[in-house]
Amino acid sequence: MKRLAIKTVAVLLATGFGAGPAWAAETLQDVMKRRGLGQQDLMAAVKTYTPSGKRDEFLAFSSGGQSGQVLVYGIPSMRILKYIAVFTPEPWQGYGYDEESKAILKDGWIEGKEITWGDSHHPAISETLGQYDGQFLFINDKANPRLAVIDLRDFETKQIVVNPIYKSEHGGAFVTPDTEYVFEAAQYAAPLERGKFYPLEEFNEKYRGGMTYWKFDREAGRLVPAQSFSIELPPYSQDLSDAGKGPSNGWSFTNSFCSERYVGGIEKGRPPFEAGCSAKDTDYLHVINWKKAAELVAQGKAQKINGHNVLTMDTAVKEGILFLVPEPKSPHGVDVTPDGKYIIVSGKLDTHVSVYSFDKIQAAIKAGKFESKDPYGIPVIGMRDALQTQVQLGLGPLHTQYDAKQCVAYTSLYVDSQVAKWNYCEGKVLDKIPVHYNIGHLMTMEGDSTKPKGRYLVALNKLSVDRFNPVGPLHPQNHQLIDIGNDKMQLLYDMPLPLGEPHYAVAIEAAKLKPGVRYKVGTNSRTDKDHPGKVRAGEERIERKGNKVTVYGTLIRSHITPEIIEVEIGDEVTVNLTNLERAEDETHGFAISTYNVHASIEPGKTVSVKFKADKEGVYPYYCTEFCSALHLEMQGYLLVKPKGWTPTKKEIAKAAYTETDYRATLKKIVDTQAVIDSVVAFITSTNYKDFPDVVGMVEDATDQLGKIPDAKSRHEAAAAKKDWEHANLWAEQVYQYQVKAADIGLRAKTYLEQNGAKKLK
Ligand code: K7E
Ligand code: CUA
Repeated sequence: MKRLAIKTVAVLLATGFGAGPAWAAETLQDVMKRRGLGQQDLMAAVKTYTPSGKRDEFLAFSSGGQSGQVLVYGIPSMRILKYIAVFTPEPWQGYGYDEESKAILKDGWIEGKEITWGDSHHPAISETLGQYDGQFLFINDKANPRLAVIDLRDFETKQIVVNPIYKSEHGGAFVTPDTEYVFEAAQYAAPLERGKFYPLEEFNEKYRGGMTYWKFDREAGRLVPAQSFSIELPPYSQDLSDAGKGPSNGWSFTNSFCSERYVGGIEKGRPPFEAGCSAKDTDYLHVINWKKAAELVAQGKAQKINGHNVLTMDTAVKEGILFLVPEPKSPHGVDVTPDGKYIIVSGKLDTHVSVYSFDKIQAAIKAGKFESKDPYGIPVIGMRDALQTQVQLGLGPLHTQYDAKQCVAYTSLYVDSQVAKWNYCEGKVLDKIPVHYNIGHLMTMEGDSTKPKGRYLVALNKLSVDRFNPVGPLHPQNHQLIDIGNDKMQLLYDMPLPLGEPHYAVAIEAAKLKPGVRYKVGTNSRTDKDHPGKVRAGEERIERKGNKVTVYGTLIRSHITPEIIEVEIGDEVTVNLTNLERAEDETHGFAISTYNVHASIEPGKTVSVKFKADKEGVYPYYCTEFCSALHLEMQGYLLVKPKGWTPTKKEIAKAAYTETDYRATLKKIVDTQAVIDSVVAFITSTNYKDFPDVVGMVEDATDQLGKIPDAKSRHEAAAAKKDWEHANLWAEQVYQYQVKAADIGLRAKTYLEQNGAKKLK
């Protein structure tokens, strides 16, 4: 060791490293000068820098836009922690390459059409009493109207549902304050009946928008299509929504942006959509009593369209659950204040934000005071009767989020490329900060719940232009972290996001999340149930029924059982694999050459891959995660043999090990046992039983050691017969079990040392 260290220093000196005087003793001032940093930069660095091993205070879940995924990153460090596969196959997680996740993706096919991507827009965290509870995450797909459920116990997608009546869906996912429903709005109007064509000339009569409320079963962790319903709406291009809370709980609010019902067609000499869709000064805020709507559905007042419960506009109007309020001008975001009293709407083409009063809206409804009806008979409340105030903020206001401080809100200004901080109670602007560039959504910590946490704001910018090193014409997105703890906002950090356009993000206090580190052995992680293909150690087998071959295998450092799978051409092969590890972060991957299958098998999980062995030949399979020192040896062969093949050669070539080899291996075993004994002595001298993670590791290590007697009796039996080949190999296997046990033991020891284990007396 010492010799090596001296050698390394010598090499460094010889290559010029450390030769300059600045290397050893650079001061903070030196570094600032060298990198051109000022005091503000230093402050920003100190506010975001997260030393090795330290964790973030908040976790952000960001839409992955066209990638159809969800990104997870920490705040304030802005370190990316995970991409969660949702609407798109994702090889690392085996998503779309193993049978369990294929089943999830298949539920997202539309009328038999396979869909392999999504345009994910708005994530939402499940809420209890209007506050984030950290249990589930929902996200929508705008392009193919779908909604997905992610369980935050394992950060895996559990369900995808297809909206039964829409052709697109932008304004989702939003949750009601107790996550009774997850709701989404149609965007581009289309006929509601599946597979039905109506010409654009019948737009006003046959094309429809709508709001869908998906019933969520928290216990099961799944959306329940049979208990979900929609409300038919005019073809007004419904956009974003928000749920009422506190006094406005039971209601939801939805924007629209082409209430002109304009249909473009430059080809036919008509002015384009953009001209016709922004011609009027106002669009409509849709005000819906979803609680009453749910009761009406329960009373059987819904109609079935494509097998789905739909309350028609006529019913909604007659029952008094649907109202419109004019809102200026092609609005985008609608955001209910934390106290549930106000609804803040931003008109993209207006310089104001409009603050609507829920009380005033209710008073108008009670008094039957409507200024008109829309062409479909929906009562329209006068804008003046509903407005609390309007505040001039700047150009292109889009979305609003809230602060922990009373009445303080932040609104993104797309055209101005700014964030405006303002007070919605007093109607005045407090501060503005430039962002880079063209901000879309913005996010404060838990900023759309009833208890926003303040602290930080992230600007989700649409363009990054010159902020990063150029990487070709397609630029990364730019998430900018802003400190909002003080009166003046301070820009802290630019984070490039190279994975689709993230539209919205939500951030939750990290302490609220309690994800597991392993599954109960044999779990199908997509259903949360026992996997029929699971086996325990020693139960591994290969079964054949006709041309169907089913493998029941296991994975544990560092071998795959079985190691050889022999099939005949044309066989249908299913490989079930259970990861028997209990240690944290001991994932194994499984890949077979050429057959396009891959699985990620985390501790305890059972996964299956399926394929038709339609290519004769020899196909190595192996573990794709570097899981142990002998990871590369975690391998096997799939042999696809021609029909009726018989072997000519019976023996596998030998290595010709001698008695000397065998004795050397035995010596190695004795030495390793000494290491194991010392680790065991350390662990058992502490209160390790108070640490569930360590208890799991100790069980894992004991498992490995428990395999030794069998291998030992085999090497002794072979030695007795002077079969040095097998004696040495089985002795080597004893050594491998020891190495794995020692590895786990050392990890447990480190864990105990780092987590303040106490010495037992
Ligand atoms: Cu990009 Cu909410 Cu889909 Cu706004 S959305 S900017
Ligand atoms: Cu298991 Cu590499």
